[in-house]
Amino acid sequence: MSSIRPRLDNSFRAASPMDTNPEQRLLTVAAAQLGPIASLNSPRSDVLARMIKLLQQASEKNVRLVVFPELTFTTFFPSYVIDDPEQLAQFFEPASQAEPYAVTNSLHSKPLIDKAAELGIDISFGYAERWTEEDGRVIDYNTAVYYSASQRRCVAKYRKVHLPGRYEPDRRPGVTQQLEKRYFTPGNLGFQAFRVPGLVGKALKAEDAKDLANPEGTWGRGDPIVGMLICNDRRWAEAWRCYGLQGVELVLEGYNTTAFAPQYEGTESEQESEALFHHRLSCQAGSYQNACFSVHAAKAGKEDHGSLIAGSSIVNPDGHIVVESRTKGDELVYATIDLARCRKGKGRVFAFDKHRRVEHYSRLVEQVGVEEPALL
Ligand code: CDV
Repeated sequence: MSSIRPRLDNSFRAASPMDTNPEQRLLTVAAAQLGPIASLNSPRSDVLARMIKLLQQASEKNVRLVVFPELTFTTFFPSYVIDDPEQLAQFFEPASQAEPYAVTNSLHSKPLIDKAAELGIDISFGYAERWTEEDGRVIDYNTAVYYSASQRRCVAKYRKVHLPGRYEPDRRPGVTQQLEKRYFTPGNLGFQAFRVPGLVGKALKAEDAKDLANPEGTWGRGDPIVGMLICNDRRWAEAWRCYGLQGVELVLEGYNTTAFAPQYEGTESEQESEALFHHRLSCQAGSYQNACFSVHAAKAGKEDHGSLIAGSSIVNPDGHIVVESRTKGDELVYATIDLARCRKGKGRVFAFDKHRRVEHYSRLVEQVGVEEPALL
C-alpha cells in the first residue's frame, strides 16, 4: 500500500508584515477543518457554534479568507438512504433567480455570515442548494459560495460538476453508501474563475490599466483570481485546467472523503492511507500543473455512517504542501502565502500560451468514456 508523507514547505509561513517588497501579494488563508458531525439529527446550532469558533481563531491569526468543507452544516447525508422527501428537504437551502444567495439569510447560516462580516474575513462554504427555476422546476445541487466581507455579499457560486457514487443504493448489508447521483444534479455553472476585491494591497484595477498597450502587463497584478471545486472535482485534471486557463491563483475546495468502506479491499488503516495519498496527489498535481495555490478543507473523523479522512491543507504552486491538519477534529489550518509565487510556473513550464498544443486535445471534449484501439 503506497503511503507518502508530504514534504511540508514552511518557507511560505515566514512572510512578515514588515516586508515591503512591492512585488509581493501576501495573504493569510485558512482551511477550517470540521471534525465529525455525527448523525442526521445533529443540531445545526452546535455546528454553527463550532464554525464561528474557528472563524474567531482565524481572526486572531489575521486570516483574511477561510474555506469550510463540502456540505458544511450537516453530516454527510449522501451516505444515507433517505426516502422521505420531507426529511431530505431539511438538508437543503432554497434559492431562485430572485434570491440566488438566499443561503446568506438562512437561519442555518446567517450567524456565520454575520460573524464573517463583523471580523472582516471572507469565507467560502458548501451546502445543499434547492434551486427553483422560473418555470417552477426544482433542481438540487451540491454548491459552494464565496462571501466577500468587504462587499458584504456573495460574489461567486459554484455547483459541483463531478458527482461521484450512484443513484440506486447498494442494498448489501453494512456497505458505505455514496448517493450523490441520487440527491444532486451535476452543476451547470462550469468552472468560472472570479476576482476577489479587498484581499491584497495595491491591486491593479481596470481603470488603472485601461491605457496599457500590452494586456499581459497586468497579469499577476490585479485582485486575486479564485476558483472553487467541491470534493471529487479535485481528482479531475480537466476541472483544474479550466481554472488554470483563466490564470487562477487560488483554488478553494471542501470535501467529505470516505476513509473506509467495508465493501472494498483493504483494512481500515490501508484504505485510509490510500485515500489520503490520492487526496494529496490530486491537490498537489492540480496546484503544480496550474501554478496556483490551493486550500483544501475536510469534514473529518467518524460520523455515524462511517469515517472520513482529514488531510486539510494548503498547497503551493510548486505542488508542495505548505501546512496540513494534525488532527481529525475541528482545526484551523492556516498559512501566509505570496500569490506572486504563482508567476514562476505560469511564466515558465506552464506558460500555456507558449506550450499547449490544442490541435491534439480534441478528444478531451469530444469523447467521454474510454475508446481502446482496435484489437490486434
Ligand atoms: N464527496 C465526494 O465527492 N467524495 C468523493 C469520493 C466518493 C470518491 C471524493 O472524491 O472524495
